[in-house]
Amino acid sequence: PIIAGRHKRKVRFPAANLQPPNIISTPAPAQQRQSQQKRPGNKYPSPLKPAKSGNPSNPPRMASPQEPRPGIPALFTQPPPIRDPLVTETIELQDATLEKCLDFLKGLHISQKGSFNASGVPALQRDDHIAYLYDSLEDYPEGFVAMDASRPWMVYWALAGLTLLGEDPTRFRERVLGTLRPMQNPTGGFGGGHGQISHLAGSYAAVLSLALVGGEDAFSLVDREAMWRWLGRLKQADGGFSVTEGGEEDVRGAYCAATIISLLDLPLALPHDAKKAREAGFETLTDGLAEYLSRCQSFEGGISGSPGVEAHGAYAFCALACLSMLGPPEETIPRHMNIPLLLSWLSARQYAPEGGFSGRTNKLVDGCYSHWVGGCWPLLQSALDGKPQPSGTPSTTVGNLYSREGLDRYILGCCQSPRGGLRDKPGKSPDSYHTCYVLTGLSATQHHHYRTTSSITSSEKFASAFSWHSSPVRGEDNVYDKADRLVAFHPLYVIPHQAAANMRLWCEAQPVAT
Ligand code: FPP
Ligand code: K
Ligand code: ZN
Repeated sequence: PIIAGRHKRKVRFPAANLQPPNIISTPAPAQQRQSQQKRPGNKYPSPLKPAKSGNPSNPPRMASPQEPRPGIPALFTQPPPIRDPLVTETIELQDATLEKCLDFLKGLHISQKGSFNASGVPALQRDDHIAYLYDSLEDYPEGFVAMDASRPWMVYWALAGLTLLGEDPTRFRERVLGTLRPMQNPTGGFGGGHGQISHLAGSYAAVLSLALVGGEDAFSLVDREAMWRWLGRLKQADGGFSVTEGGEEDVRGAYCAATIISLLDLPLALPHDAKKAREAGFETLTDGLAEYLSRCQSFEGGISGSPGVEAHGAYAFCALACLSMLGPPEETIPRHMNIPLLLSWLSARQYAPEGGFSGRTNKLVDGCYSHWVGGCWPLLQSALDGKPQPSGTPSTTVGNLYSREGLDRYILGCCQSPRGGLRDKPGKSPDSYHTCYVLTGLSATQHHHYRTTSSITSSEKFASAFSWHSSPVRGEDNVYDKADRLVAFHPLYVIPHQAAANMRLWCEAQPVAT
């Protein structure tokens, strides 16, 4: 390694329990997934019967008495007052999950490290998470071979997480350039590794990683003309993008394509070999894209990966962020989404007592949705707040649309792994994907995101996308300590605002010849 960690490298990856996140291939539907999950061993006690306590066959797992630490509202220390009397595998799993989370939310679990504040919230173990992410850029045991198709992601997750934690990502520039250069294909785009065909997800992660390390050498590494031609071949007759030539089409493709087009200032006109898009009568890469996303809103009000399938929080972020790039969110979101239905579904993603978000109906909270679902809120808020003001925060705002406190309690109480790194939920191992997106979600709770009427770009099309600002959430309501504040990220590009602006401005100064 060119850069060793701040601390001496420790091996943190056990050979067992290797479940790398899979955001590249299409997931199984909920029912199939659930039948693969193990039934929980313990059933949640009925609220009508007194809870068992002091049972000698059930030794206490807690260091302290059962009473929660002071400063924690009852909402976060008790099971929900209303329960579904129907007992199913799904409900048993939900009950087991919330019961497990309660120990952590109450601040009583033996593994919880460090001090708790007056709100009963543990401190962010910043140094441990920094060390974990440095380690994540080193070697992996053979069980991680599946991650070989996600190498640009491994770079992005680590760099983004470190940046949020206050580390300087530019020190990785040479190493990142050396890693990503062989992954770019002369036919456009980046593969998930050297010798792999180009994929929109890997290309998105590669471009964001280059923006994070910044500088002319990073920006000029991308063959933008080839990227533009490749995107033309991915553009489909229904307006969306497939993620790879001959591969599946879904809203990840739409979001990754819009990110790449707008950050790299690619020409909007369709290249000559954009066969399917031309046959459909489109003239630009973005024609029909918003209409495609509109067809992905499901009967529940959420947004699915493709028209007609199950709504999921990860796709909701992709769709709303893509719409917010295609124009001002107060225009594009109400034009293409049913907002009351979307608000209802999105609100249902936050659970109590856990405080975190689930990705879909009848499924469990997971720390990574702190970003995928949490990241939808500033976009919807901006859409509802309406036209931006010349400067400063909006004059009137719909205000908080979700419980920042609940999410902060879930993240700091349930998602911090005792040896560093952040996780899906208690009992799961940390990984760099969850570390990145749990931290991104924490940062989003700590900032107000809003737009002004001035943009860093003179492009009319993407003016709104480059007009976002942030200010820290102030006030005594915050349940985390000042020392636990993270860097603010751009709500569409998921990198610092300045990193996005630098890449865009450098590219604007070197237009792609068409
Ligand atoms: C379900 O997994 C997961 C999905 C339906 C989508 C996963 C996609 C992403 C996280 C991000 C995609 C975005 C980009 C930009 C590539 P699951 O069944 O394991 O989880 P669940 O039970 O929480 O639904
Ligand atoms: K999950
Ligand atoms: Zn997750």
